[in-house]
Amino acid sequence: MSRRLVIAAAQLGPIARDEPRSDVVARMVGLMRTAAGRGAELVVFPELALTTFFPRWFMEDQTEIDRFFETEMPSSETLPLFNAAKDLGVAFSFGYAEKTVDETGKTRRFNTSILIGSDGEILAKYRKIHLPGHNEHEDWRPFQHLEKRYFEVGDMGFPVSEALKCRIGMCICNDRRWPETFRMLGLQKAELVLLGYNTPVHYPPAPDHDHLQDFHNHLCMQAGAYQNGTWVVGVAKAGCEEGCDLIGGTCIIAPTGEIVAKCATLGDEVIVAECDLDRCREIQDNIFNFAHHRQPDQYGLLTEKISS
Ligand code: CDV
Repeated sequence: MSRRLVIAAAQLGPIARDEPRSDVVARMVGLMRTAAGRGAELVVFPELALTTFFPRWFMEDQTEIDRFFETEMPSSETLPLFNAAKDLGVAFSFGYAEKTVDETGKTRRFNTSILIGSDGEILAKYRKIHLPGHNEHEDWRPFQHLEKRYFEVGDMGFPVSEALKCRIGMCICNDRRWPETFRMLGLQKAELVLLGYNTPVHYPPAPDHDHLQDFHNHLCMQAGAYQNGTWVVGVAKAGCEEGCDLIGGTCIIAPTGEIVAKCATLGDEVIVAECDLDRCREIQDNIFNFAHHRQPDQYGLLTEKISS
């Protein structure tokens, strides 16, 4: 069986606060068709792909907040995505705000990504673990980043699934800045990491770093790919969304850490690469052969709780 997978990264341009789901889904279906026309077998969309990046606004009315959440997947509004995938014979992944009721009857809200097979079945799910930002309104900020207010920390760990001829993990936006994320996936022999993001150019707590946002984006994804010998597909929601500039830089990264395809715009755009999954061996069997070279006995601090 060929271990080559043709992967498309489908960057989304801005989504307006009042843009209906149906419009966004139609844009995504259009990108999926473009990707399939270029031979893609898997199409990867960004974090919170169905709506504007709503954590930039402080809201107290739960009904208003819940408008940005999905209570079923697929729903009547998202079903066209699943139908298009079946029609085109492509798998796809995307992020959305998930509202669910657990077995105890408690309502839970997560920043979630799913992987869907070309038969329309959900193959894997991940709930974001590293939630950036803050809980309360901070009026010194030009815009808010209230992920800690609107979401719970993911409760599924960092799963890796056997799917589409390989071992696939997912993570979401801020997760990519943490080497622990990639190492958790790498330790499970991930060969492909799917990753969507919404990253503002302006970082209010350290504005001196604004000019480094694109650099830091690629730095951590390329390091994550190389240090774990895995393909990484990083997909942006980009452009000026409701007055907030978001970086682009959507790219596909080889296990050597090299970028093999990259978006050139800040709008809706598809890039495609043929990914040889066996190339993971070049790294995983050699320089980062964990069984031979890791020294976990020396890494105790990594899992200790540090109080200050
Ligand atoms: N959506 C995100 O997680 N964004 C963060 C910003 C706030 C820094 C990121 O790490 O890109």
